Amino acid sequence: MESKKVNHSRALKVVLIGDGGTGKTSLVNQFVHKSFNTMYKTTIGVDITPYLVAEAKDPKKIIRFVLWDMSGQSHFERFRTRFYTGTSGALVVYDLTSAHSYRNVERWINELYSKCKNVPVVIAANKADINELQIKHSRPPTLGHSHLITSAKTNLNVEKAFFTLFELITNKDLIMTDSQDSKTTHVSYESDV
Ligand SMILES: Nc1nc2c(ncn2[C@@H]2O[C@H](COP(=O)(O)OP(=O)(O)O)[C@@H](O)[C@H]2O)c(=O)[nH]1
Ligand SMILES: [Mg+2]
Repeated sequence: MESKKVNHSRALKVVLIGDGGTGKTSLVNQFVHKSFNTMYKTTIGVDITPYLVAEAKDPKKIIRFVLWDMSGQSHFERFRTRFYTGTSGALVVYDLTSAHSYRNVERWINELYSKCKNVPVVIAANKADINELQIKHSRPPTLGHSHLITSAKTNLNVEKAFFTLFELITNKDLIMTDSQDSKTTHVSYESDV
């Protein structure tokens, strides 16, 4: 059997940031596990999920991403500084039905950039399925970032959002691979914040 090469030295860290309740965890669940639920987790910590992609030009070349999703919002600076360490790119999520979460997008990007200068950013305007509540701010709040309307519920643009970010990070055309082993690990930081 032909084995695929996974380059472990190049595990690229992607963080999900944005206000609590905007759908960060749901986007990861939809993307990686193809599932959606309405459970709301509030334990402080980080969910870490590996995700493998392949280079389009040479599908035997596997690139390993690791998705870092803060569970529960931590207001502790020390926790957040550690959260950002080594980040290669970020998916910044806001909720189309929450003007507050939209206004905070710039704040999240500024915080990210204060820890890791100018890493690629993709903005996800999430919950697009809730049509009647959509407010008129589906325009990019910050210039120069890719901005996609997503729904973790209906799977609208979820793959596109992650792959746009992955391709910005690697500067390569990427495709999915069937060699996933995407178990989510929860790391609780409660004891030391
Ligand atoms: N209708 C709808 N609800 C969503 C969507 N994404 C997340 N939710 C719901 O919004 C709530 C918060 O989602 P969650 O992923 O926990 O947000 P997080 O705090 O950013 O991780 C949950 O009840 C989800 O089911 C979406 O695209 N559409
Ligand atoms: Mg979450």
